[in-house]
Amino acid sequence: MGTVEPQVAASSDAEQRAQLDGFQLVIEALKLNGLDTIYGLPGIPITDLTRRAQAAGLRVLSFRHEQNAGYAASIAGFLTQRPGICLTVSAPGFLNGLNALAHATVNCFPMILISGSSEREIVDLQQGDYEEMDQLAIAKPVAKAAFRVLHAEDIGVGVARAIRAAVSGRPGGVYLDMPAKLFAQSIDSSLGKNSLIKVVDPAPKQIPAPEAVKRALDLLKSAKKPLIILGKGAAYAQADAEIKALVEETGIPYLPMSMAKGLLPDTHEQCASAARSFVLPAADVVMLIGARLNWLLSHGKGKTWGGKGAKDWGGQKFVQIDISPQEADSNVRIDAPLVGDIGSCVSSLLNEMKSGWTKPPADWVNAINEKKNGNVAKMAETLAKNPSPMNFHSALNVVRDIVRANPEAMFVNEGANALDFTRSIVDMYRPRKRIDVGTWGIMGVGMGYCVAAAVCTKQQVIAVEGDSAFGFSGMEVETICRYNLPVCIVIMNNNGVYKGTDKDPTGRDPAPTVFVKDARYDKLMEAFGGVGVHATTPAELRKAMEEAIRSKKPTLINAAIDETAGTESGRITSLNPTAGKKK
Ligand code: ADP
Ligand code: TZD
Ligand code: MG
Repeated sequence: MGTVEPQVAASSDAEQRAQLDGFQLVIEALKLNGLDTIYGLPGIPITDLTRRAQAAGLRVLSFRHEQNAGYAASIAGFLTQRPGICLTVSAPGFLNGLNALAHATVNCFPMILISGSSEREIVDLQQGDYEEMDQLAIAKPVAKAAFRVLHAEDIGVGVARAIRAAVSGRPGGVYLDMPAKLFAQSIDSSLGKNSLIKVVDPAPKQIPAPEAVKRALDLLKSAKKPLIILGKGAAYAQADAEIKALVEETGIPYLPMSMAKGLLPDTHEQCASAARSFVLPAADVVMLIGARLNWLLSHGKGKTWGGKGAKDWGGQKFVQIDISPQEADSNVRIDAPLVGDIGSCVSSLLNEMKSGWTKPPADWVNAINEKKNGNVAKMAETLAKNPSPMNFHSALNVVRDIVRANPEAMFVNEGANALDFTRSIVDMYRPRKRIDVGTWGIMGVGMGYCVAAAVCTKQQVIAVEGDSAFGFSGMEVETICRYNLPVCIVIMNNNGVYKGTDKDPTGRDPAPTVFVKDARYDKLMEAFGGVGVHATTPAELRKAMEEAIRSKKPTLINAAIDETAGTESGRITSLNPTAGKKK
């Protein structure tokens, strides 16, 4: 008997060696496709997936709440053009991650939410499994695509389909459902290896039709007051050199949308940001490059665009470059849709321009410059003031200098006033440096974005956060400290949402928009070994930011801002029904 036992052990060892389980197949499928980072939160049934992925050399970043892991994955997708991977547990973990999946889809960021789930048999009969939920059905409406894998031999196909769905065409969020039983399934290792797919050309080029290119260029040539609008699709496309060449060779003034800032430096002579409210209504032909005519552009109509009433169209004609053929005409008529990937479309335009191009009329360019110079001078005056207490402007004047001196730093921004003032005051100098609340104007992306920005780019990260905005993801300062990431968070602390001055008219409770007065968010960072600084003057803020960047230590600066300084809803007061009624 003694001689038999070792043999049995040896043969079962060999058997195990010849098998691959579901955990391993998922890891191999991700690795094979260069997906080497997972943003997630462990628990049943994916704890071992996180452990084994780490052991296999993947970077596994473990968060304190799935929503933040999800936002990290979504922005990793934006920054890298590869789907960001978020990994969650069943039902509640999945739902926590779902917000980010919806955010990815809405913002056109490629992301894959992989979630463990409970047993199909029990879920479908609603027999009350541990964390029971029909996750696939719930994910579908907010995802670009959703898949479930039931058998280990289908993991390769499942991951490949998820990658293609996330990055091809208009990017978006993809859900991949993996029931607990899948991970424990084992299959023959050669069969398993053979079932994996390395996705070839996941985001194929989409070349625009020559006649569409000609139509677009003819329309642009007819313009007396042309304008280019760059959106975050243009930033995502990584066609930076082509876009720069197009802007400079056409000589057309341009406006960057928030996350397109820095595609060309905001200080570029053709940048019309400081004359936005002049150029939008005055322009006659507008070329949109990776920007939708949604609420952020007042739907392409109304007073912003020179329309007489709120719903009237202005006189503009539009060229729209977009990868989605359905985007044109979504709000107003698009006279020259140019469907394709931005790199290919812009190159085609540049090619076609070789047959001759005349720069825009000098009176248009001069009129813009005049407006710009006036507004820039006015802003410089405001920024130079040094009121006590510090206000948004005097604090952001410091941030603006620090970003100018560190143009490679990633810049995260959320809040209301803390967002709107920052966007207009802090210039960006390089592509894809500014990441913010995006299409939904969502609060809570901050710390997840900081982690992903640091991990994906290895650069210093600077975050300017409203005190309310920060609260949505604040616990992730522990994550930032745990991974020792070079993140400098500046909290614009005005004691509340928009302002800190509201009162409960009955005198019973604090008003819904206010927080504990003079809170010390810096202490939160100190709790986890990071550097906390309380700054009450621009000089203190400057010193703390410079030191954070020099030391690369996780730093949180609590910038005490005048609690009366903000305005209701920041710059979107008009969308507030009460404020609208008062008008
Ligand atoms: P912004 O908010 O900056 O105005 P949007 O998110 O509204 O930008 O618009 C981005 C647009 O870019 C989307 O319509 C999307 O289809 C498009 N897009 C994304 N990636 C590409 C690409 N590689 N080529 C062409 N269009 C793209
Ligand atoms: N919840 C979510 C997820 N997103 C939102 N946008 C809101 C709530 C509503 N909201 C805004 O639109 S801005 C904001 C909220 C709660 C916070 C503004 O306060 P802040 O910024 O402290 O972040 P300022 O500088 O005080 O304006
Ligand atoms: Mg605030």
